[in-house]
Amino acid sequence: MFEFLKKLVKKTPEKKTPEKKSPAKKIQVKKTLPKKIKAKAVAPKAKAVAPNTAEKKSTVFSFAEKIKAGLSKTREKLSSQLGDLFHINKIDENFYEELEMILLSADVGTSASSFLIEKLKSSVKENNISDPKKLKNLLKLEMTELLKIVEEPMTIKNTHPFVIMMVGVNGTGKTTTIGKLTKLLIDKKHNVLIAAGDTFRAAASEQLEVWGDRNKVQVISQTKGDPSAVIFDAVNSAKAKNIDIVIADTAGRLPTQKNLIDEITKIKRVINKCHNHAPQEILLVVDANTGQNAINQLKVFNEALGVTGIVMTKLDGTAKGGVVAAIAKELPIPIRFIGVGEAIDDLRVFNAKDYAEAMFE
Ligand SMILES: Nc1nc2c(ncn2[C@@H]2O[C@H](COP(=O)(O)OP(=O)(O)OP(=O)(O)O)[C@@H](O)[C@H]2O)c(=O)[nH]1
Ligand SMILES: [Mg+2]
Repeated sequence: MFEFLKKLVKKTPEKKTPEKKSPAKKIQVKKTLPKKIKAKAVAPKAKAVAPNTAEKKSTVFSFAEKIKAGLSKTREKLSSQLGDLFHINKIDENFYEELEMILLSADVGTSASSFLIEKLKSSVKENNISDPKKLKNLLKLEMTELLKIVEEPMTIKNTHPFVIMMVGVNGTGKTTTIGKLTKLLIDKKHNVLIAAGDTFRAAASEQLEVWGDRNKVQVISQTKGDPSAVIFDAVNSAKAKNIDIVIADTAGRLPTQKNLIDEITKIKRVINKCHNHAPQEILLVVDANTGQNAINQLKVFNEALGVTGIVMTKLDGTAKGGVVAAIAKELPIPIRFIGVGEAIDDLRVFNAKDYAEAMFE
């Protein structure tokens, strides 16, 4: 179903060109639209700049249901592979080798796979298990334990304001996540202001304004300006208006683009000048389809910024999902949220048990 929806509203690809540093222009404060401006009024714009299907509400599934639906392809494949393995073979070295291959093919990565297998081996020994069928549940439990390392929801503290900086590679879902996260925070009675810190792509702030309109929150933007200046202004504006939370968008950048990685550290420094706790949260948005490459993204962004949390997006597609286990083992930074679709309600707080269930059931 989600594949079908995605095809309906594809994003127009944008050519990325290096950002021109121009003097900060006058900050434009986009006012919240009056209530009567509804989906229809913004629909043409939304198609051009925000391919998201936010206006069509996703059916309210629980975390477990939604992520199960999302990871269904992975689960089917894993289930049939593990089913074959657990039913036919006896527990010997070949068994473990085959299990390792299956885990690797689900993006679990070498160190997390070896770790899970070692755990399994000691459980088998301790409990004298000879029937491979019993191992499936054990594996699910071991996976849950491993994922618990990165189960740590975001807490809003040191507000006035609490600044969330969204960073990541191009197209991972930063802007869409801002739209979804704003909704989630508003539902928790916070007031939110969005800073359009992606001054790189012409359509970026329009895309964000659509999300601002949907959530009825203010978006502070500035065309072709300096991202630090936009965010600085937004944080000060939030302070003056007693707004709890500022979510700052930033342009997508590759870990290999050193100048852009340097630029984002500058953005962080500038944010810190307006509030000595800020940014309290630096969320790296990772596309779950990236597989093991996610670890490299995490390393580079973490070294540059000190990432405080991860949002794993697009788990409703063909992603294999195992990379979350690789993160837990190799660089355990909390997975704050997961993205399970393009609609406004498609963001979930990460939960280790449900995630492991969705992978293995
Ligand atoms: N299926 C699915 N699509 C998503 C999800 N999150 C984002 N997308 C889609 O991914 C595409 C890119 O999303 P954006 O939010 O524009 O990504 P971005 O990181 O802001 O991109 P840049 O600003 O260009 O770096 C859009 O088509 C989104 O609708 C998700 O959880 N599931
Ligand atoms: Mg964006």
